[in-house]
Amino acid sequence: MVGAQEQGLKLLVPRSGVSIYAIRVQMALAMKGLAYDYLPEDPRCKSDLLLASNPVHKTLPVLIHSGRPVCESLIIVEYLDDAFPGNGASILPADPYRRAVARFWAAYVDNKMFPSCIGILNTANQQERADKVEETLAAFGLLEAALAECSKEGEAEAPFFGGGSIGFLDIALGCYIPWFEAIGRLAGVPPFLDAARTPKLAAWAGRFSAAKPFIALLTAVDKVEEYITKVLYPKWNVAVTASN
Ligand SMILES: N[C@@H](CCC(=O)N[C@@H](CS)C(=O)NCC(=O)O)C(=O)O
Repeated sequence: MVGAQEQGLKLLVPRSGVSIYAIRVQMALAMKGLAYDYLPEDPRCKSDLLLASNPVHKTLPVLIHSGRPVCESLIIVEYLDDAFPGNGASILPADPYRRAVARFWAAYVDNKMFPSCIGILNTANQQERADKVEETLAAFGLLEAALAECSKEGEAEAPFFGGGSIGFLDIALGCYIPWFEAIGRLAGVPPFLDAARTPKLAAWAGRFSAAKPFIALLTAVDKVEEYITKVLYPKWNVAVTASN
């Protein structure tokens, strides 16, 4: 492990400890064996350091490397891979086409799949909820097919999106695992990562969740559930009851 002082790395994160995007960056830092100063922030009362470091989006996480800020979690993961090429295995695939495919699906998970999934908890009635669940299941189905394609190594299918070991798309998606489970529970639907419907993704999630050092970084599902019901959607139960 390379010391935080030596590398001058600071990570600004939401203090809730459940941030998908912060955990994604922590996963990349762990893969690279990099120590860092962990700086929890209150997203409702943004510090001068956060506002100066990410004046455009004002969001967390922000990585500060030797005084220079890098924003947006996926960009931070790529930056760590570029800035510390000698530390651990590469996070992104070496092949340019595979890199492009991994980036494509990572953006899909952030911009399409997760918004659809969390959107289930923002529906006004049963029909809207059923439609959103269907849309989400279709989004998982597309990723199931992508997993088979991305992880192909020769004839055999590799265990991870990154091939034989965890890579960019694995950590881009892996940080969502407890959230998918929590949302499924709250919505009262069968798990999205279901062995019958998406067997490859379900098996992948099991492998990813058991892999060191990721086990320690994945948020407990109960904690995510509590955060969703107390902070994100405090009206969720009321809305469902009213529409039932
Ligand atoms: N696309 C961004 C999303 C970051 C994001 O939404 N961060 C949340 C915390 S998990 C945040 O800072 N929210 C406060 C705000 O939007 O003002 C990334 O990947 O870093």
